[in-house]
Amino acid sequence: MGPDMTSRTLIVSAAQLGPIPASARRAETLERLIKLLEGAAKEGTQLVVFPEAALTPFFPHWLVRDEDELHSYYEKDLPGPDTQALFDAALELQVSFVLGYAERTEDERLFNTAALVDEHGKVIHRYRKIHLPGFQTVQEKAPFQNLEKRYFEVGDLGFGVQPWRNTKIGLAICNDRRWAETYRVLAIGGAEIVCLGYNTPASTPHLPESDALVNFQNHLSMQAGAYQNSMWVIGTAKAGTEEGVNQIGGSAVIAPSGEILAVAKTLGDELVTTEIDLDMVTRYRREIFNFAQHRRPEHYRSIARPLS
Ligand code: CDV
Repeated sequence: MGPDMTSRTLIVSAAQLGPIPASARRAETLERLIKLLEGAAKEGTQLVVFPEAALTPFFPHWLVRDEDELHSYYEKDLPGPDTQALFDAALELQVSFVLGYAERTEDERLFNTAALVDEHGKVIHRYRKIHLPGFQTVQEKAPFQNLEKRYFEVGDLGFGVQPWRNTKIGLAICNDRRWAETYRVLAIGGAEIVCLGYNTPASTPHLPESDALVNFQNHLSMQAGAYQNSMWVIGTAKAGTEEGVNQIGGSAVIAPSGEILAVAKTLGDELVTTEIDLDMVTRYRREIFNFAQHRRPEHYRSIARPLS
């Protein structure tokens, strides 16, 4: 008998990664991902969420001068020759996964992308990051860069929602998790689970007063999004010191109640696995955040009108 595709309970894993050195070969990195996928399958997981840019170091943290080096960070095909083994493992293990990667399209457009891959190893959904933080140009005095606006275009696919098993999944990427609109648009689209990966420095050069709050604000964003939209959020970090930049961990699975059900303990490769009840979404959406009964978008415009 195959897996029960109608079940409203699932086991999910945030597959946190430690740093990926610039010197790492893609095959080495893929081995780490496959090991996590295998570990998750042993724990009975149906859905694994990998971080943003899970195949490479987070290269927007520095100015890449060499064109060949820059090209090496993007995937032209997914799956491609360097990533096929991960897709084969998903099929063999019957596990679905979400993978963040840098995408180069056929017409040479560049996006910060996440793909949802089903248990047959097929890409069934793509999302391209909309809220790109950082700068186009190098910040001379900064200890490290965020050049996402240089290396990527703003995503052009909107916040899509993908039916999967007996639920609907929405994807987001890193900085998207700080924006209320991300979760609200996905919730309006019917998403019950939001999967997102992140690369978040432990310090913010332009706002040092927030440095002591980085871990708090990471969880705050995801917990608020989960609660205010009655959804499960699976957030996965690329953590630890990568090419000189310290990144937070804190990968977590968060319930529609806003509670963190499971959280990473390390800054390295680690699975954060827990069972989730999708009917909790239904209950919260029926009893508290019943959009149809209580949400009043037609009145929100007047609040923004100037008083004078
Ligand atoms: N990769 C990211 O989007 N990082 C941002 C940092 C730059 C603030 C984040 O929101 O975590």
